[in-house]
Amino acid sequence: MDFLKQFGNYAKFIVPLRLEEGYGLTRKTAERAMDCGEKADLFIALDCGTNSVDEAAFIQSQGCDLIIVDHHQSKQKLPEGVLLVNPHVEGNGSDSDFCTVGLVFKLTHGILKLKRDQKDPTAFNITLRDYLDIVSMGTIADLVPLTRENRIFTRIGLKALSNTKRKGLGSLMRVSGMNAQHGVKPVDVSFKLGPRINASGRLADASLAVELLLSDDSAFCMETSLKLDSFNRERQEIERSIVEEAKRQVERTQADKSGLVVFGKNWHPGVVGIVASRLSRDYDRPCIVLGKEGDLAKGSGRSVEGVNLVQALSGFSDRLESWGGHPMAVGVNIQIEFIEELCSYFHEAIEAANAAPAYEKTLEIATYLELENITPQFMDEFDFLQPFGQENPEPIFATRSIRFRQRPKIFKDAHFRFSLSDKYGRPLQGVAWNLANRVPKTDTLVDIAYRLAWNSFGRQKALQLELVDWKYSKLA
Ligand SMILES: [Mn+2]
Repeated sequence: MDFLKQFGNYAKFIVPLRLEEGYGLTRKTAERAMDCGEKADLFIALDCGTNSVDEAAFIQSQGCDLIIVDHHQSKQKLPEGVLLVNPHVEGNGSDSDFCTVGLVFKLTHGILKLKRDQKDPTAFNITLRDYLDIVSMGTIADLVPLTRENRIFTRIGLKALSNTKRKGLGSLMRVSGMNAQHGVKPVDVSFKLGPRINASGRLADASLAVELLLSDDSAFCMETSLKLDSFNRERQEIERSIVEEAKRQVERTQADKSGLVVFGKNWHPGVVGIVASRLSRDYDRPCIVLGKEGDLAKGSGRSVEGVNLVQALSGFSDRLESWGGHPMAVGVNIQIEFIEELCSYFHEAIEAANAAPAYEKTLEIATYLELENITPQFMDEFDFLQPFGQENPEPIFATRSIRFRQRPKIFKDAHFRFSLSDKYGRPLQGVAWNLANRVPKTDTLVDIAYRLAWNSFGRQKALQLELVDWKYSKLA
């Protein structure tokens, strides 16, 4: 929108109302979009439309050109003349993993090059880099791998986001309690900005979030950010009520089952993962929570220590539409008529898994360090690996045979702080979240696994170890 307007186009947008108009590029959505007063001559569909053959023909029949920018797999051939910007076209696929906003960036880049070749003066006043704040947000929130070009988008884009000139993003960061001057991290996008932007689409009209990103009016931006924040709280409320409903279902029908499967046709597939985590933790049993989308039940499974969910489900794979994941977490799509069968299968499979010897929980260690290796210079170099996220997880380091000289200090009953010193006597501070029930003895050799971060407070920052796990050293 912003880019098109710079070239003097009169651009309008709509976001589909999922409940009334359905998902993606439907006839109803297309009709509403084209009913904008003046006759539209170009229609750009984003993140949808690849397989909307009839709708594309309808848009063309109205005398309108159509560009589809999308990353969903193409299954059908679109009418002649439709411009499809999509790396996943049958027989012509690429291994690109851009999400739609990344593709939009590519499209604007292409248009800009063309306009510069044509010596359009506007084209020389646009810096595409200024759009990377938005590109990085979409790339992180859509959970595409943060490797290759997506990594460049997010690395540069997160810096752009921390000094964004977009008033709407500034106010949204403020209501989210973010302090952008210390930099914006992928977790800020995933847990603070993203949920608030998405909340309006779940509960009201998603176009509110788009208006916020486009607006130059400070008062409107603040008011809208506060609205999105309250929608987000409402969403959390809904999550809580689904957890309660799921628990009632467990008590009623599965209290004696070793593996739990619960289904709610009104549960939003976007929250089932969180609900499954809660249930498996509270009942200390593997759990699959299914919501409904279209004709399918879509859900998430979460396991408990020692039970491999991928192994447990593999015997049922011929009944599943699609599924995948890792030992502790899976995603499952299943026809609703098979859910009952899944319930009894899952109970048996978990019984069998419980009877087998448990596998030992492991941690993947990036590398072993000596404490004296952890210097500000090391941290500067470590920073080049950022941003961490999908397919570029934050490394966990480990150090063998160290001693806690001072007793760690427990706080809030759940966590503890500790201080270590390297062989030159330089102190290193650390924190251990949720490990207060397992505090290492002092003056005993232990191996520790940890993450490294700068802890910022006010204008100061200090190096901090975040303890992930520890064990007493095996003596040679
Ligand atoms: Mn998408």
